[in-house]
Amino acid sequence: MDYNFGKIVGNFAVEGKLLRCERYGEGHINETYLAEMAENGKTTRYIVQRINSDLFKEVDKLMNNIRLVTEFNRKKIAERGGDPDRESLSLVYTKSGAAYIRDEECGGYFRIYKYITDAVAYQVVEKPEHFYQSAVAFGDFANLLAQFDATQLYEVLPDFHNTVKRFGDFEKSLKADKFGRAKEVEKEIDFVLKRKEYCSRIVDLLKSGKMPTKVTHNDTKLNNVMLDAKTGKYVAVIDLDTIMPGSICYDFGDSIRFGCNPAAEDEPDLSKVNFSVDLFEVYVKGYLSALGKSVTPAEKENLAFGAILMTYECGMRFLADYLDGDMYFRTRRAKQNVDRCRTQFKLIEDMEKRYDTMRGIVERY
Ligand code: ADP
Ligand code: GN1
Ligand code: MG
Repeated sequence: MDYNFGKIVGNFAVEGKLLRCERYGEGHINETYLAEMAENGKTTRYIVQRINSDLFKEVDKLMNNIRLVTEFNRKKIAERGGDPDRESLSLVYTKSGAAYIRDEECGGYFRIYKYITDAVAYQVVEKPEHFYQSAVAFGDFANLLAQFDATQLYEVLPDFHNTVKRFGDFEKSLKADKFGRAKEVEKEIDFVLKRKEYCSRIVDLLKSGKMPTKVTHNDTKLNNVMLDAKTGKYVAVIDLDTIMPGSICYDFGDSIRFGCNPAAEDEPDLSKVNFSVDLFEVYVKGYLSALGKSVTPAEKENLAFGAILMTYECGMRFLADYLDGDMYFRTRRAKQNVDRCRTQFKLIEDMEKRYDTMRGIVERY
């Protein structure tokens, strides 16, 4: 899609002339662009995002969440002697101080972030140390926000990790079978239905108060952490659209789902998709060391299960989206959502076999 980036960028408090603005990154939800501006003889980069307003109906409230969280973190990072422009996601405000613009002529809702320099977001774990760093990053992020008043946050996507509700949505997509695709994926459908009992465990623990509800990121994939390009150390956690109240088992589980697999999330060759217990251990070590004593027994007891549950939820969402006609997750080729759900189910089978080992590892740290 071509947008009038000159006009878009012109609304924001950035100096200089727009040199270029090109598609960037691998996100499934928003459209991300890298902009380069010429400012006083030097080039400055920015991240321009077109916000997915089909999904985020209340953009104003979404952006208010991001403003609150990033301002809070920037202050905390400055207080501890860090560089807020690099260690926190940072909004560039418009000339009138707003966090985003809405312009139908420009093509929708846009926001700009400061570009986090000399840092990389990895799509797969290339070195265990990177995965360790992402664990420390998410743990540190949770610590930074431990004193943040969660009641200020608007629940952007209610029931985001409510697996009972997700299962119900899956059943609806299956029943509707709008494109007659169910017959192509019978095995996968069966896989989901057989595991229905997974859905209520954490939902019930949260509801009863046996597990604490905390400020969580809710999309803790490796590619939502920026690591230093030279040292590999973590720099910042990004992609804050889904910051909401939730369980740390969700955040932990989603990291494991994405990072403990050496193959891509949409790898068609399942022989390349395997759950790595070694990487699981690496993540547990980093995450629990960063979180310290704030982890409760109920959380610890369910971390390994959270990994299975988040993988199940994601696979079920990919499969439902295939049945719905690929409406939610951006796809670049036919059956990409089927490949995505199959990788998730392969990982679940592996994790189910190694479940006791996984729990033992959590116990040890
Ligand atoms: P999505 O919600 O679609 O996943 P993200 O906010 O995660 O979008 O951005 C997609 C990609 O863009 C990231 O994986 C990362 O590579 C890059 N990116 C996003 N924000 C920044 C930033 N502030 N600085 C540098 N790179 C960024
Ligand atoms: C989406 O935006 P992105 O690519 O970081 C999705 C996550 C899924 C993930 C699967 C708002 O994340 O929930 O786990 O794809 N985000 C939303 O890769 O639905
Ligand atoms: Mg992302």
